[in-house]
Formats: sequence, structure tokens, C-alpha cells
Amino acid sequence: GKEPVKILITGAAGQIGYALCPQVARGAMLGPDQPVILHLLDIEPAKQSLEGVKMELLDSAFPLVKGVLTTTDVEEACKGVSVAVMVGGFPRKAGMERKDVMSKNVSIYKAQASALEKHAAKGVKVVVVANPANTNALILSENAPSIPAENITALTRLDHNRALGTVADRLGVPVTEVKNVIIWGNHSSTQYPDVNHGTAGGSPIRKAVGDDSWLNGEFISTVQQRGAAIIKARGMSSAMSAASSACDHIYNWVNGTPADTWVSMGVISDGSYGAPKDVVYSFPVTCKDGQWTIKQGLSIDDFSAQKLKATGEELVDEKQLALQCLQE
Ligand code: NAX
Repeated sequence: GKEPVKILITGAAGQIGYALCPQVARGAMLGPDQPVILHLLDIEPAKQSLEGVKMELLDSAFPLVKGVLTTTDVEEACKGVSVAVMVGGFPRKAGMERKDVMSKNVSIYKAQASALEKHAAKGVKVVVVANPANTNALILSENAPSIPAENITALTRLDHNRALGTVADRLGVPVTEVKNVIIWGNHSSTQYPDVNHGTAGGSPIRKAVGDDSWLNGEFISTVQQRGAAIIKARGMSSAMSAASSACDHIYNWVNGTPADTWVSMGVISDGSYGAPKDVVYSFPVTCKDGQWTIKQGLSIDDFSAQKLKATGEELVDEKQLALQCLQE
């Protein structure tokens, strides 16, 4: 059989961690024939809870799981990992300034960057889930210069999947009929879910839906505000779908995207489509042989161009705030 792959999950005792562990253990991230060793990191106050997660992983007797390491030591957690799913972070609490949250996350991601750089396997693939996901990924990248910037990404696949699901639900078709939506920009409420190049049952989404005012209005705000809607409904944030999308993100990155299909990933920007350079921006990407490539040549109408610009500006603004926090 295959050699086991070590996967780091930070914030593993949290909600998403709890939903993610069994999905990874079942092969949703690296495939049903790939054994895994889970490296679960959390912080001291969550230590006991992390042990509980480990107990349940053992009790589940997952055939693919060849080992579970739990630790509060980031250096130990990063040893030999080929995939790193960064879910741990400092959440925004009521009354906190944006800058305070940024400053906490900047120091976490700076430290974790150094540990990954020192201890991860060569070619490690990193996805940052914790918010502000794009900017945390950028900080990680800036503080881990020996890891290629291409290997450090942010999760916008959840937003992508939400867009697919919203269109499928509207049309009453299985989600597998819908493809090639795009999430542009930041994983925040300025993200732009774009259906202009997508298809449903083989025809353009705009034609299949036949309601541009819904697509340009309620559809966009539904996807942008979905996280808040789930918190309102469940009293907790979206953990199941976040975990599932993180698996999809890594699965496609490692195993490739199907023919004529792209997905959305937050990746280091080269300025494609007029996006600001050197921020982690969500683009349509295709993947092959473990590498992503930004899908080029899609037409951008004026409505879209303005939205791409606004979300890019927010990322530049976040970057400036983060760099300011780094210096302090
Ligand atoms: P939880 O608060 O349940 O879990 C976070 C865990 O991280 C906790 O166990 C905490 O102890 C741990 N942690 C904190 N600092 C750490 C550090 N320095 N090292 C290691 N672990 C640390 O939050 P959860 O609902 O699991 O959400 C996790 C993150 O995902 C949040 O930042 C959230 O905003 C973000 N999300 C991002 C999404 C995306 O699509 N990119 C969607 C879902 C989610 O909202």
C-alpha cells in the first residue's frame, strides 16, 4: 500500500476541526486509498477537548488512519507534514476592533509560518481556513520565504460550493449539473460570486435561470451572507460545509480538476483580471499534477469589473493593516 501522508490540522479541537477529522479520516481529502497520519494542534485551554477528539478518532477505527498526534507545540505539529489545514485562529469577538483581531492573527500566523518552514515536508500544501483567511495566508507566506508562495492558499471553496448549491436549489437540479461559477477576491462579504461563465445542465446559468435580476441581486447577497445565515439558524457557524469544502480544495489541488471545470481558490495574485498583485485573491483555477493555474481569458463585464475591483481594494487594505501589525 501507499506510505501514509501526514496532515496538520490546526484548531483541531474547534468546531470545524471536529467536522474535518472524520472526513479526512474517510479519505475525502486525499482519496480512499491514501493512508493518513493526523497531526492535531490546538492551544493549552483546548488540550483536554483535543484529547477527546483523539479518543473518538481511535474509537472510529478508521482503516486509513495510521496515527494521531495531538499537541499544543506548533513545532512538533508541523514535523513532516505534506498538507496543512490552518483552522486555528483568533475569532472576532463582540466589541473588538478589526485591528485587534488582525494583530492577534498576524502573530499566530507569523509563528506558525516559521514552524512550517522549519519542519514541514518539502512541497507542503497549505490551505488557510481561519479568518481573515486570505490575509492570514498572505502573512503565512511572507513569513515562510522558503515555501513557494504558490503552495500557500486560502479557502474560498466553501463560497464556491455555496454558489453551486444556490443555483442548483433555484433550478431544482442536482448540484452535479452546475459548474464553473467563480468566487472572486476576498472570503468576506465583498467577495463576488460570478455566474457569467457557469453552466447548468450544459446551458449557461443565465439562460437556465432566466432571471438576471435575481442573479445580480439576491443570488449574490445570499452567497455573500450565507455564513451569517447559518450562524443565525444554528447558533453556531458552518462547520460541516467548511470542513467538506476544505477537503474538496485539497482533493482537487492534489488530484486535479475534471476536464473543462474550474474551481475557486484563494491564491497569490499575479495581477490577472486586474486584481491587485501580491495579495491572496480568489480566482477560477484549474489544477493538474499538484499545481493550480489561474483560468485565463474569461470576459469580464462592467458590473463584474467593478465588483472585482472593490474586493481587491479590501484585500489591499487588509494587507496594509496586517503589515502595520507586523511592524508593531
Ligand atoms: P472554533 O472557535 O470552534 O475553533 C477554533 C479553534 O482554534 C479553537 O479550538 C481554538 O482553541 C483554536 N486555536 C486558537 N488559536 C490557535 C492557535 N494559535 N493555534 C492552534 N489552534 C488555535 O472556530 P471554528 O468554527 O472551527 O472556525 C475556525 C475558523 O474558521 C474561524 O476563524 C472562522 O472564522 C473560520 N471560517 C472560515 C471559513 C472559510 O470559508 N474560509 C468558513 C467557516 C469559518 O467561519
